[in-house]
Amino acid sequence: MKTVYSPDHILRNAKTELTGGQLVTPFECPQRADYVLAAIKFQQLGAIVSPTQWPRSCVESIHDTGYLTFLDSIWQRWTLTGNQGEAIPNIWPSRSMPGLHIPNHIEGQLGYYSLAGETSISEGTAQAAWASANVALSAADLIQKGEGSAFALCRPPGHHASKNQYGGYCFINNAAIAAQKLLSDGANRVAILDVDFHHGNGTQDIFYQRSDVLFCSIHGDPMEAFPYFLGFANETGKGAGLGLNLNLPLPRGTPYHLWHQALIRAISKIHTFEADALVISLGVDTFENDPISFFKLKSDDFIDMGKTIASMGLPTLFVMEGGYAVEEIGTNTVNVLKGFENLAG
Ligand code: Q9C
Ligand code: ZN
Repeated sequence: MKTVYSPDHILRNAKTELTGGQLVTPFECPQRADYVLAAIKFQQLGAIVSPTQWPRSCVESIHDTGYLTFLDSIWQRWTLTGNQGEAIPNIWPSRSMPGLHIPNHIEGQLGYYSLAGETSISEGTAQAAWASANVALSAADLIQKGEGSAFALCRPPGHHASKNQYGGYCFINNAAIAAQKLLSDGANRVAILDVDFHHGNGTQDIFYQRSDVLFCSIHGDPMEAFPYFLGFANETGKGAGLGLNLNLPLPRGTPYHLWHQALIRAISKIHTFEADALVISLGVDTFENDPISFFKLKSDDFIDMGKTIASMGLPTLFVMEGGYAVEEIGTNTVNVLKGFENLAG
């Protein structure tokens, strides 16, 4: 399987993440991609290719132009305003102040365009997010040109980003723009299966009312885990998308044999949908030693995960999402891809 990779991911190198009342070094760090790339080479997964640049319209097919303009200009505006640290929001439209207008002031705009406060915006963040988007689009192009599978080594990740909000370490929804590209290039139906530990709230929201995309997610119960306010089992889609959203929240301590049962349920749903292609939001933060998650998957379990995904027999695009046990992220990620290839042949 080919991997699409861009060294420009390193431009996303924030110094701060707000957690526990402190600013710590972000869990979502450049070394994550370094470890994945090293494991791809070590385990000889296949060729590593550079992305090409895709038209802005590919991203605008999912994200609001106002949001993208904000993302492109925020760092310069933030520093010109005289701020010394990284850009962190501190107020949001809430139940008592729904105010859906866009404020003029940068502080108000940060709240308007964010869904969480842990993700600091730093110099180079927007450039890295665009490079990550081009990685996903280039990998989708490989699938469209007939490759049975491809791996988009995206960084920063994307599945928490909605059409007009960043957060949860995500800025541009790489899986969503890739799925949209497959549809624009001729696929009738695309299934997105999100196996990251966290619910893919951005992806769910983007496709919630659409009949051409099925979204399935297996994740930590949002009563106990980020993003807390979406990802419940009773969210099943709306309008034309009714019945095309499947959330499978699981409790603290879930081991692979129970996680696998949820995977089988998702696969059954995907079969019924008769998808032409499959996009996997591939987070490996389900790992037992992940520092911010609470499932108990072991490194070898990721091989079986890949095999089981391959049993669907669909053209499959893997898009990198989370995974914060940095030294094991490479092995765990490549185990999924190798497991997939062993069964896919
Ligand atoms: N104290 C992805 O896996 N909450 N994003 C972190 C740490 C945010 C995860 C709390 C988690 C976001 C792509
Ligand atoms: Zn995650």
